[in-house]
Amino acid sequence: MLIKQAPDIPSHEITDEKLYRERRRFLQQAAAAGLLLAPGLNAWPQESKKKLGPLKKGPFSTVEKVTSYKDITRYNNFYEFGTDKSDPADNAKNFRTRPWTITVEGEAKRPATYQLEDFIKPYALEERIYRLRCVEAWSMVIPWVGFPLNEIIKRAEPTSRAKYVQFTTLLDPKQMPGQRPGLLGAGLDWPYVEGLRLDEAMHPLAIFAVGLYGEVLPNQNGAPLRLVVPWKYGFKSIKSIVKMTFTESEPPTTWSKANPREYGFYSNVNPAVDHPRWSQAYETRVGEDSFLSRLTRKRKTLSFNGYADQVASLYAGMDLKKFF
Ligand SMILES: Nc1nc2c(c(=O)[nH]1)N[C@H]1C(S)=C(S)[C@@H](COP(=O)(O)O)O[C@H]1N2
Ligand SMILES: [Mo]
Repeated sequence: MLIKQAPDIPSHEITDEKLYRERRRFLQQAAAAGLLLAPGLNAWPQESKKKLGPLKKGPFSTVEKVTSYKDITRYNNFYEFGTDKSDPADNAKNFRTRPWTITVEGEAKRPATYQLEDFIKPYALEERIYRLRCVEAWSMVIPWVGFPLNEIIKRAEPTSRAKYVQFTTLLDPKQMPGQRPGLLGAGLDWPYVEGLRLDEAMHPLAIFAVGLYGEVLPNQNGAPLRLVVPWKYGFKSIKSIVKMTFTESEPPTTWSKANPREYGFYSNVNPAVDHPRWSQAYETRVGEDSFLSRLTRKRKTLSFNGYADQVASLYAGMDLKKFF
């Protein structure tokens, strides 16, 4: 007897997805039955449970085992909601992501302000499974849903003076406790800003993500719209974006403003350039093994996070120790 199986999905992913679906069905049934669940499990805003689709399979997906939904949504960096890994899931539950507007401005022929839905609507949503390597030496594999950033840039028609694009996160201390005076947000300069050189931003690997695991992006992962630049350290992938600005000169970025010696503008994943306080040669894949092996960081970090074949040419002739 012939058993049909989707040819391009490795069996470990099917297992992970199946477990995830089962857990989700259980949660829905439990919610319908009025059972009380542990806080945080079923309390996210309705939008984050919404199935996105239809999705096409995008290019560049890795076949590595995807990180569990739980780790992806409970182990986060989003300092607007606190510096502990569990803070974003706990503190972003009631974050309002509708209505949401995105402004495109600066050196572009078609500056505009869009409602979120209009910003996204023209583009086909894709699933792309990417590695994410955090500067703190942990990594995950995340099944994003999104579309290429270069589509948005082409629509904006940058002028010949545009060399960079800056991205800005929402500024709203009422909703984002980390932005209020105090230590919850590590005293960063708000709003969070990031930037890319225009040719980096045009690279087909760079996407805007609006979902993960086939569903609307959970608040703690940067809803409603965040950048994903998989060959750079995670902090370049700015969350909850409200503005894109095309500029002539290199824009300031939050982490290099906070500590220029430790965090550069480029921040390409590079095992040969250590952070002043720790090695970047190895990393820990979150959820991969026991707690003990988390501490032993046994996975070798790859140049450009394993995307060197695609992106190394962007930096031909540049000294990546100087432009770290
Ligand atoms: N606005 C904003 N974007 C942000 C951050 C942040 O604190 N604020 N943290 C960054 C860091 S350090 C990482 S590693 C990734 C984490 O993304 P994830 O929580 O979806 O895994 O988001 C990045 N984007
Ligand atoms: Mo990070």
